Amino acid sequence: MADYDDDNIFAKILRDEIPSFKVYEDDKTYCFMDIMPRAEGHCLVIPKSPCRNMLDASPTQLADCLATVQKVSNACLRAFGADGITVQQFNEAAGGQEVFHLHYHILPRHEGDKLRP
Ligand code: DGP
Repeated sequence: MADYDDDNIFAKILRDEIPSFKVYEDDKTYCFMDIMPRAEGHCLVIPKSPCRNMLDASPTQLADCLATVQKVSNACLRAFGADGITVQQFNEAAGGQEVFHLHYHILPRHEGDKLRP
């Protein structure tokens, strides 16, 4: 697996070199709206520390991210009147990953809906 590359888009977002729409932030994680939403309220949770994906993440990075995923998911249920939440996470290009900084997709869902491609 390749090393972490500091030039990835999410690292630039964390350094404020690229704008983002903030949803939530704490000292370990950052959550912002996805630029290509596949559902209303589609947002992303990332660790503030460098990490390529789940495969090289530390247990602490995983735990911190999932705590934020849970917090934001519950807020999304209320904010969007969602019936459920899909959480997606991709690892390496073959696994569907396009941006190589660990991230979790939070996708608010409604009964009978379909995710946009
Ligand atoms: P993936 O690595 O396959 O989980 O997809 C990366 C996601 O990141 C994709 O849903 C689009 C989103 N994305 C890519 N570039 C930007 C960006 O500059 N800003 C924001 N907010 N989202 C981005």
